[in-house]
Amino acid sequence: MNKGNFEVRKIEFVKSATKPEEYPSDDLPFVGFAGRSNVGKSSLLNTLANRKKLALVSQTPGRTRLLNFYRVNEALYFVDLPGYGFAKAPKAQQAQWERMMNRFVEANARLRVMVTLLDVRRELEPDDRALLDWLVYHGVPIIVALTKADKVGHGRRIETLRARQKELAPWNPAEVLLFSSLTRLGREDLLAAIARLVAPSDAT
Ligand SMILES: Nc1nc2c(ncn2[C@@H]2O[C@H](COP(=O)(O)OP(=O)(O)O)[C@@H](O)[C@H]2O)c(=O)[nH]1
Ligand SMILES: [Mg+2]
Repeated sequence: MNKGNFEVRKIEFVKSATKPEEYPSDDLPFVGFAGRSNVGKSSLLNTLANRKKLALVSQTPGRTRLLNFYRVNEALYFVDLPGYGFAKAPKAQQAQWERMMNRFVEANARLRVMVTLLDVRRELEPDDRALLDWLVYHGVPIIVALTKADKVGHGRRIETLRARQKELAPWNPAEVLLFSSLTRLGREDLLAAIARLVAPSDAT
């Protein structure tokens, strides 16, 4: 993987899964994508992939509550994790989500980084903090993408970024960056940050 200019040349949906036995059985590394529902995760994945509807499969009924694995450049997987933060989700469904997420993080030496999406305009909520705490606890490197950055005025953007970086410092993220699927702001930086964490030393 070339660290300098990682580009998504090829991306294909491989499978959906709930438990480790169902994950792709090769040993390519995982890059997870997590965030609350409606944060812009599907849009971000489509933007990284240069597609309009890559995440279409995750709109198939049922699939949004599964882990969806996309193989990128035959070198790694993007793993689209189910959105959280349905205030009204039934208890049983929440428990199932937690169990699936726990297994993904705990039993997974392949997980190199979790791209954690936060809406640039919203305050951190308890479930965002819980996700960050839990990633730190398990030693999973964190990249924070502040989504929908186009909704913050140009003049305020850097100010907003600084404030968020400060707020997020306790979780020691590898990177905090602004992202917009509308303008593609942050796309190159996000890909570069992912490449650094997936291939920390070599540049194959
Ligand atoms: N202005 C703006 N809207 C966005 C952006 N990303 C997503 N959205 C909108 O936010 C809503 C939720 O986006 P989606 O990608 O489906 O979120 P998901 O539920 O996290 O997968 C949709 O109406 C998108 O059009 C962005 O970068 N800028
Ligand atoms: Mg989505």
